[in-house]
Amino acid sequence: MQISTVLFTIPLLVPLLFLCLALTTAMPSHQYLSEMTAHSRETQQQERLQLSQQQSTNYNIVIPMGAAWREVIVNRFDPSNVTIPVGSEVIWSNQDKLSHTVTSGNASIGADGKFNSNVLRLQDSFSYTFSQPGRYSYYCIMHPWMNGMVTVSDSDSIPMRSGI
Ligand SMILES: [Cu+2]
Repeated sequence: MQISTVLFTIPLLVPLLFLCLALTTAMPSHQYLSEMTAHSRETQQQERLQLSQQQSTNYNIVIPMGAAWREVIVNRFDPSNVTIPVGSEVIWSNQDKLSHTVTSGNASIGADGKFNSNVLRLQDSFSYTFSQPGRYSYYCIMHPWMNGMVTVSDSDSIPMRSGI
């Protein structure tokens, strides 16, 4: 091949080369970016769904054996302090031989009428769904030193990952 031929074809080839580069790199990368964005959005939606599913599961609180009288027991409702998202259901079950109640309010103000299990015998359970955010103290009417707290958080306060 003569040098003059090479020199003549280079100016023709260069724009072609750029066009090929533009087609093979720019287009797929744009597509790749939008796929990534869509993927990320999908992932976030899935995470959000999983989070809300996790957080709307039931919460179990046990009244342990010896709940009222065993001095070593710290959580007479176990756990005595729970934080749950709004709309969650809490289930208390009595594992004690003695009967107890789960009554909203506390020893000093008495029952406030928000919820009340009435008498729970051994193996009985009581459930309540919290549909309003707030702090709910409760106790046992028969043993008022047995008390617990349910904190119901607004769903808006559930932490979310920000942007991509
Ligand atoms: Cu009790």
